[in-house]
Amino acid sequence: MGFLAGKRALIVGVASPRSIAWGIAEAMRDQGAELAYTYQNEKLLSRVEKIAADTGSRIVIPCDVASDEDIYNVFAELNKHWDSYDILVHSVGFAPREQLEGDYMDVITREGFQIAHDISSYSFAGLAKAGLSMMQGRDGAMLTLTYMGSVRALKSYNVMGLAKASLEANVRYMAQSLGPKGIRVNAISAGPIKTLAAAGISDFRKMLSHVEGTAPMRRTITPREVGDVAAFLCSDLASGVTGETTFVDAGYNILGMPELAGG
Ligand code: NAD
Ligand code: 0WE
Repeated sequence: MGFLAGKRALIVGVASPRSIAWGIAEAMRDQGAELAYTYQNEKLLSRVEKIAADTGSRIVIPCDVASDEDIYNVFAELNKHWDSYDILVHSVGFAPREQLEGDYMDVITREGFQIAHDISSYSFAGLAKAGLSMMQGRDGAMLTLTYMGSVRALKSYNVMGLAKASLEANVRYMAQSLGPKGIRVNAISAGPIKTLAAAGISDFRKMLSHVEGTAPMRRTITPREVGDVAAFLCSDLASGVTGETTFVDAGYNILGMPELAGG
């Protein structure tokens, strides 16, 4: 029996078979979890239906996290299938495309800032809050995905770095608030992976080859490797861990002077 046997997980953020959320769903399924999914819009529905079918789930619910109504509707719908749930996975990030191109001071705007923080950080607390009554008294766990751009200044990541810093603080405040209810809240800081969210980011291939030449493990990581750590953090094996950000990045973040580390 897997270490998530008897647990029910809601997965927010599948867009393609390359999505980190897809790797998380497969890992959780392999550990015995029962799964439900949301999808952002009709364009993504068929992909999400595929992962649902592959993981033995019939629960697929629409949710644009920009909408409070959608967020509340997710749990109204979920409640038609499940009377409670154990695990929330938030694998959502977005800033307007032009925010991720060019120099920070040239491209930052109030609107870009607001959208990035709303979709990438607030939505985690918003979903958690809307679904809280369904997680009461269950030793629940919540997980989000972040990136090292929250703690280091990188070229082009720009306002997403601020939004991820906010998301990581959100994890700590949610952990403080929900700990007394027996709910744990954590983040995984993943290394770069070629997903839809990375498509069209200029120099992304350069970033992947830089990591391959430099990271202690001399390679990048896969969605499934993130998924396996996600499954662990959301399981009772991690019952003493909350408010943490765990790096799954082949060790890249530990380096100083990374440009000299490739040897
Ligand atoms: P992805 O494109 O597969 O997933 C991003 C998801 O965000 C999609 O499913 C999309 O539908 C969803 N989304 C965006 N705006 C939304 C909205 N308004 N409402 C509902 N859903 C919305 O890409 P991914 O790389 O799997 O990204 C998942 C998470 O992992 C993101 O938080 C991202 O920042 C983070 N992350 C990615 C990498 C990487 O290199 N790919 C590295 C570290 C962290
Ligand atoms: O968090 C991310 C990417 C998030 C993202 C991607 C897009 C592309 C499409 C947010 N918003 C949008 N908006 C769009 O219109 N990553 C961790 C991947 C990523 O993106 C980068 C990176 C890395 C790594 C951008 C610049 C530099 C590095």
